[in-house]
Amino acid sequence: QTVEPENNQLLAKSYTLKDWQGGYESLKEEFDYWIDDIEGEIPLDLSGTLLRNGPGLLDINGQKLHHPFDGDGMISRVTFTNGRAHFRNRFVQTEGYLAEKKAGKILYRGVFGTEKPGGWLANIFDLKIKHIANTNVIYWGSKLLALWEAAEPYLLNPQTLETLGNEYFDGVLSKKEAFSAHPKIDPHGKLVNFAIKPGLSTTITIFELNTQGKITSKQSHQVKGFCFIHDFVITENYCIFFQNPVDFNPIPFALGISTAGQCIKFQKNQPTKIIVIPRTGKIHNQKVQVLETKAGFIFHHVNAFEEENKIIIDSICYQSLIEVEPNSDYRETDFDKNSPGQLWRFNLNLSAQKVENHVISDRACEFPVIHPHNVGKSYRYLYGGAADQKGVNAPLQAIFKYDLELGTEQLWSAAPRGFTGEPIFVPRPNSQIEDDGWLITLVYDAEYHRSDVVILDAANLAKGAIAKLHLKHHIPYGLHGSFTPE
Ligand code: 3ON
Ligand code: FE
Repeated sequence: QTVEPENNQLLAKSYTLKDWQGGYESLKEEFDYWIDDIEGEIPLDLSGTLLRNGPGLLDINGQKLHHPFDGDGMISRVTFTNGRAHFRNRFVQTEGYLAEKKAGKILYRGVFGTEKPGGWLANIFDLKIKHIANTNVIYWGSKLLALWEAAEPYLLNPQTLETLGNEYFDGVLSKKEAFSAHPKIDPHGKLVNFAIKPGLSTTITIFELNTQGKITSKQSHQVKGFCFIHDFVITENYCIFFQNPVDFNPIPFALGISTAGQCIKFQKNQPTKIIVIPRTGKIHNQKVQVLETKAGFIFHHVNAFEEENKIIIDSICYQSLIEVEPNSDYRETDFDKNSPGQLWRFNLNLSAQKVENHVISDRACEFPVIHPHNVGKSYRYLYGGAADQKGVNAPLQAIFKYDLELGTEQLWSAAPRGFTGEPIFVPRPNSQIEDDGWLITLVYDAEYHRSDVVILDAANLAKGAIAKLHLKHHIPYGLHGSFTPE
C-alpha cells in the first residue's frame, strides 16, 4: 500500500533552494557566551541543558564533503537557568578531525559520499573509513557521550565539552565495537541501546545500562543478510528492529569507485523484515521472531507498545532509500524527485505472525519525538520536524504535533526563510499531562544567516513561539540531541 504525495505543483514553494543551502555551510568557530538577543521570554521553570550534535564541518579547508552525514560532529549546548541561556559549541576531537585539521585536506573516505580527492586511484583498497561522532549526544550515568552508530562513543567533559577519549563502559564494549546513536530510556530508568556488525550475516547486539552508566546486560543475535539499521524501538518485553530491504555489493567500494554507502541499494521488491527480540530477563524460552511486511526505508521510529498479542509501531517511512550518486551534489537536491518521509503505523500480530501497515499522515516529516515517560508505552502525541505544506516533499521548515487519538495535527512554521530540525520535548517540572511542556528546536534563519533557539508551548503550537533566542552565528543542520533537567 502506497500513498503518493498529491501533485501540488500549483502551490508556490515555501522555500528557495538557495536559502536552504545556507544551512549547509560549515561553522568553524567555537563559541562560548550568554545569549542576550532574545525575543519573548525564557520560562523561569525551564531549567537544564539542551545538547545537540550534528555535522559542524561540511568542507575540509574548502574541499567539499559529498554528504552531510560525513561531517565531523560538533556539539552545541544551551544551558537554561533562571530565565537566562548560555551557549557553547565544540567539535568532537576524533582522530580524523584532528588529522584533517592539521593536514588542511580530506584524508579519509566517508561512509556516505565523501572520497579522498584524486579519483578512484586515491581510494582503491582503502577500506578504512573515517570514524566521526556526529549523530547524537547524551548525558547518562554522569558521562557526556557523543554517539555515531558505527563506532564506540566519545567521552566529553560536561563543563568544557573537551574530548577525553573513547568510552568502553569498564571494558564491556570492545575496541571498534559499535554503540548506536539511538539509545532508548525505558520507563524503569534503564538505557537500552544496540550495535550492528554488518556482513553477509549481521550481528545485532543489545545493551542495557543502569542509571550509573554500567552495562548490566549484553546479548547478541545473528540475522540473515546485510543490515542497515539506524534506529530501533523497545516495548516492555521486546526490542524491535526493521531490516530495511537493501543489498550491499562491496566491490565498487573496494575499487575506490563508490563509498560504502553508495554500495547499498534499495530493493523495492524485497520485504522489510521485522526482527522481534525478547528483552533481557523477559519472557523466558521465547525465541527471536521475524515477521515480514511490504514497506519502504526507515531511518527513525517514533515509538512502540504492546496491546494484548499485538505490537504497534509508529515510524517515519520513505517509499525508497534516497541514493546519492557519486558525482551528485546534495546541495542541489531536487526535493520534488525524492519520496518524503511519512508517518506510518505497523500492527504486528504475533500469534498470526502477520503485519498490517498504513500511512497516518502524508505530511513530510522527520526526527520524531515523544514525551520521555511514554517510551515503549501507549501514547497520544508525537512531535517532529515537518514540511510547511502537506502532500509535498520539501525541506523541514516547521514543527508539527500529531494527536494519534483525534487524528489531528498542529503546526508551527518558520517558512519561508526558516528551516527546522529535531525538536526536543521537555516536560514541565511535575506535570502530569502528556503535552504539558516545551518543544525546543534550532531554526536556521536564512535572512540573517544565523540560527535561533526556539521555544514552543507543546500544548499549543499555533500560539507561536514563547521565545526566540538569536545566536550570533548559524549552526549547520544537525541530527539529534537530548535535554538534561537541572
Ligand atoms: O549498516 C551497516 C553498518 C553500519 C553501522 C553499513 C553502514 C556502513 C551503512 C553502517 C554505518 C552507518 C552510519 C555511519 C550511519 C550514520 C547515519 C547518520 C550520521 C545520520 C542519519 C540521519 C538520518 C536522517 C533521516 C536524516 C535526515 C535529515 C534531514 C531530513 C535533513 O535535515
Ligand atoms: Fe537518527
